[in-house]
Amino acid sequence: MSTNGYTLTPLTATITPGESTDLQFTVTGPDGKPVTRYQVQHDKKLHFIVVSRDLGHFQHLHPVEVGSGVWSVKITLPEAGAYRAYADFAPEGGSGLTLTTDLLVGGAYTPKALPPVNRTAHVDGYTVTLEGELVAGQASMLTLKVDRDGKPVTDLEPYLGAYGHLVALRAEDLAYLHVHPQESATAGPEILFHAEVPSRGDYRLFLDFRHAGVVRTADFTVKADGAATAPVHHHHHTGH
Ligand SMILES: [Cu+2]
Repeated sequence: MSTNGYTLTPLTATITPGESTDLQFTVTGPDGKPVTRYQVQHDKKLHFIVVSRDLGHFQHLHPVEVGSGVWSVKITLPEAGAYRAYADFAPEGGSGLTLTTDLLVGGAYTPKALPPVNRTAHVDGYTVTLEGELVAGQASMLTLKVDRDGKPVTDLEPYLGAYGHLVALRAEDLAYLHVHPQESATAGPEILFHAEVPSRGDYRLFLDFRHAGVVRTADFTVKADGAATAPVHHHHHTGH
């Protein structure tokens, strides 16, 4: 896919499920040449997000430059099927861009439904609770609270220049939304983000947070309601 004359081009043709692959790609600029100069954003020149088409699987990776504008990243995709990759970067002298490409992993594929709506995610003994609403066309505040073994975590470690990094994707078309963390004076248990979604529908949120030296991901499915002019629903029922 091209944006503003920039294109993400994978150089690796075959990906086998469950096997580590050295995935290489370039970002070519409007002049048709691989981009070699980038701005650093959130501690990195390029952020690489990979999700399965059903949005059940998520990876946030940081490829390394191997010369001549080629990026390389080791990736293992667990199952056959279609994946979407996003490269999030800003070329030197330009504004931030998100380019996408599809990665196809060969083999028998069983489609899965979107994970059900949830407000609480469990990962490795951590419980992450999401508060706040997504409202189509409006900015809103999301609060993610991290507990471990029932106690608030107050010593989160900075990851990518903040206490958490949130990726939001629209389920319908895998559109990538930019979500901005609010500067935090404390290292947890709450991490705040400003989010704005363009339309109603289902979204998947993936929070990367770092604690005790390990980055973990908590994932949520959230329904965005309409703007204030639409009927307001105060309760969210998930079990129709
Ligand atoms: Cu990143």
